[in-house]
Amino acid sequence: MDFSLDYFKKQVERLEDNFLGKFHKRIEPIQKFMSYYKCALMEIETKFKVLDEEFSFLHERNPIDNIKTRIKDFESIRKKLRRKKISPSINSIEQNIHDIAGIRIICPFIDDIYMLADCLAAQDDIKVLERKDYIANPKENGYRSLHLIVEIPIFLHNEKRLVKVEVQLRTIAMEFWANLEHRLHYKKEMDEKISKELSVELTDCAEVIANLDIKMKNIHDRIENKSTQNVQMKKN
Ligand code: 0O2
Repeated sequence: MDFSLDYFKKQVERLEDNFLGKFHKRIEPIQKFMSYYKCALMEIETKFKVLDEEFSFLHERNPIDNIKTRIKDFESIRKKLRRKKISPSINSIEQNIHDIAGIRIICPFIDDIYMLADCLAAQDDIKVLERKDYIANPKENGYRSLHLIVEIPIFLHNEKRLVKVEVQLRTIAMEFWANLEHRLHYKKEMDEKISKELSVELTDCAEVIANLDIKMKNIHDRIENKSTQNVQMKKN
């Protein structure tokens, strides 16, 4: 028997190679699967940027203030699988989890949200699978946004794949509220009484913010009408 240091080193290297080989084999299909969602996000982000560009050319203002994209992390996917009692296979994840790819479109005004959602839905390569209007029907805590689940094609070297993307559209004010509410939601170590008080305050703030969105829109419309009148006056 060879019990030399060299012999043990070689055995360890063999085990490491074996482990890495198996790990690579298992992780590769997952990486490939996740990359489809990255591609779908690139496609849909471009669609929104094109709409923003065209609108700004036609109306001299941008209907999109900011765009954020994210791929759901493995931990959140795992939690969702457990919560929804979904089996952890690539197929069932693809069928049942619709928000692996998420894009958030932040707009100055509520009208921009509906205009952009309608423009996206009208595109012939987009299929809207689900639409939840939390602006018309806010959640009990005051959460407001328009959510769409859409299916978008991505074109790979040898195939076309349909990929689901969650689109969230909200105003700057709604985003401000949702970010703070999200922080409260994840502060697990907070005293329960304080947490409840803050939730109530936040629900009140959601109303204030909804009114602010309406007021800002009215002011904007008046500014726009006024400038149209000015143009007409100048022409006369
Ligand atoms: P993350 O990290 O943003 O992805 P489901 O998606 O099926 O689990 P549901 O309730 O049918 O659940 O989905 P819904 O209502 O369309 O909401 C999904 C996403 O909207 C959430 O994603 C949040 O991003 C956002 N959202 C919904 N409700 C609230 C809310 O009350 N407060 C805030 N701040 N955000 C909300 P995730 O998966 O929770 O997290």
